[in-house]
Amino acid sequence: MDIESIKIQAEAEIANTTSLASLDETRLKFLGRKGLLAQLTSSIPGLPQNERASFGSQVNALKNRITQVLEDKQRLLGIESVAPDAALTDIGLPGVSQVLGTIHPISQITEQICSIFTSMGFSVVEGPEIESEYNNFTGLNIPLEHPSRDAFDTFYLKNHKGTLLRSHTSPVQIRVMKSRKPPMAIVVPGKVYRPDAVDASHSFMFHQIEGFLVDENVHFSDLKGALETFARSVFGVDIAMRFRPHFFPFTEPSAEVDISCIICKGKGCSVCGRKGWLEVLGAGMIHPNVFKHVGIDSKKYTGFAFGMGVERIAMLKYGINDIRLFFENDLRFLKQF
Ligand code: 2U9
Repeated sequence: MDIESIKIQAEAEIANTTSLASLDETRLKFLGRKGLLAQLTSSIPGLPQNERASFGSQVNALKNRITQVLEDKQRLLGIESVAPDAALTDIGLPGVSQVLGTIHPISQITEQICSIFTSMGFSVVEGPEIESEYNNFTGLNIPLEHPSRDAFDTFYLKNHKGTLLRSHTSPVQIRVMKSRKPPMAIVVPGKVYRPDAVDASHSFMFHQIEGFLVDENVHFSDLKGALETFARSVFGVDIAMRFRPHFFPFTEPSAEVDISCIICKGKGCSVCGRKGWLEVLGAGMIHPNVFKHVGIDSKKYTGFAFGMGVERIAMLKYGINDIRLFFENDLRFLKQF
């Protein structure tokens, strides 16, 4: 057979091959030690002296061409690169096991908390991290002269007056209250930003979950019931809760909420600073001024609201003593969840 016929035959056979096993047979037929190209090479000494060099280089070119077409086909059939002489398939080879990732602990806790509230009838809503000064402050009854408005407490956007990185997820609740009508019960998870110096308990970005419920005849006791259900689901049925009077501009009355220490059960230990209580969230009844801003009649409707830091909840639940662990992406830490 001449060189051109072998080339045409090889290309046709390789193109028609549908398995790696038969591709290997085709390779042996053309490139094997007793294959067609080896026969061509062994015929060289019998050629006239002046034809040998040119014939030899044509055989080499054909060999390169067939090798290339075989490799392309091999890739097509699913193997990235196997040396031409290696056995092409071994279906007995064990598969390469994939290293599975884990869901980040903050995502896991966020998911768990949201589902506790959705099981009580709340819906989950998310919103933008770049917000207007109005939604982040004014609508929430945080007046201009309030200290938390100070540029040191909030990241303002340099070239866009009146915009900032939200310092809590409450602006989403302003958006929801403006666009829907009571009754409504919403939880809002998301990232928030504050220019705090980073240390074991502070980060310039952390995650919050806030929630609110607005309807006729909503009372502080409804807030207590919802938060008790939440705390018992996350920390266990036997924890106790207490509400300490506090001040927030957006709620009145307001409270900080503690649970009995999950380590010492209230006796006092180093985790709770000998107090027997751990602060887990803030809450209160929505301030009438907030209702005024969003156009809800505060004579007809009342509502409660609450907010918590997800990192804090995760640190208490899992006994983690440094918030920075959540953001360093060390697999030895992340794989434990
Ligand atoms: C609207 C009305 C009221 C949300 C609330 C808190 C109390 C609170 C902090 C806990 C720890 C934030 O992560 S933290 O620093 N939050 O104490 N948040 S009541 O009240 C609202 C929100 C929106 C329209």
